[in-house]
Amino acid sequence: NTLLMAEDAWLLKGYLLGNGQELLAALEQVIQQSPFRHMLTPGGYSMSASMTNCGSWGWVSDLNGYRYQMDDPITQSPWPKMPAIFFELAQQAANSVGFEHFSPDACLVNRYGVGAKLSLHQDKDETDFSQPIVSFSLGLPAMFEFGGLTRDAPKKVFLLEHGDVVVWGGKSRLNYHGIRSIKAGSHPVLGECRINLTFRRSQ
Ligand code: MD3
Ligand code: FE
Repeated sequence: NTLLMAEDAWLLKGYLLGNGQELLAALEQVIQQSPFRHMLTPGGYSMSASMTNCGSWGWVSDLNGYRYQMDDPITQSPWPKMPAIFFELAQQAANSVGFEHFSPDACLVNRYGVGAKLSLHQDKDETDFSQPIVSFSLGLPAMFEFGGLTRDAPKKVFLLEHGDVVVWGGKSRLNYHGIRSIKAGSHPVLGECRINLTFRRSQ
């Protein structure tokens, strides 16, 4: 069940449904080593979603800006290894829409409580924009806003639900996007939260 959201952007509805428990068990191991934390924006605001990372590189934000780094600033140790099940499913999802040999070196984990959001932005802290981005949605549903190459371009809204995967590449790689404030609710497994795993080739 593959839906085209825009040019070079695919929504794989329910792609993870057979692997939910295995993914969550692997995520528990990651969080034990590098816990969720609220990062600061360069402007000094606390982000409403909390975050952690796994893989060789992790995305961080603080008063000095946005960047990828190999050490967790809290533990001052390398980020946890990316679980094999994460890597394999992300690579397989990318491959299924035509991106061969996607080899993510970074997995950002975003945790949204009820009311958390992610304002409209572009992802441009990576070095090679020919590599796609793959995202896994788990837990509560979210309204994903997907725009164009300028902040004011028209936006489409998509519902991302537990088990969904999205692959963005090519012409959509630098499009503005964001997550609207998460509505109150409870997911049978994750409770009152949404978790998003975002896989990238950062270097
Ligand atoms: C669309 N995360 O971490 S999915 C992010 O659901 C981020 O947590 C959202 O935006 C979330 O940066 C959205 C990931 C995503 C990542 C990159 C994109 C969507 C994208 C690049 C272009 C278009
Ligand atoms: Fe993003």
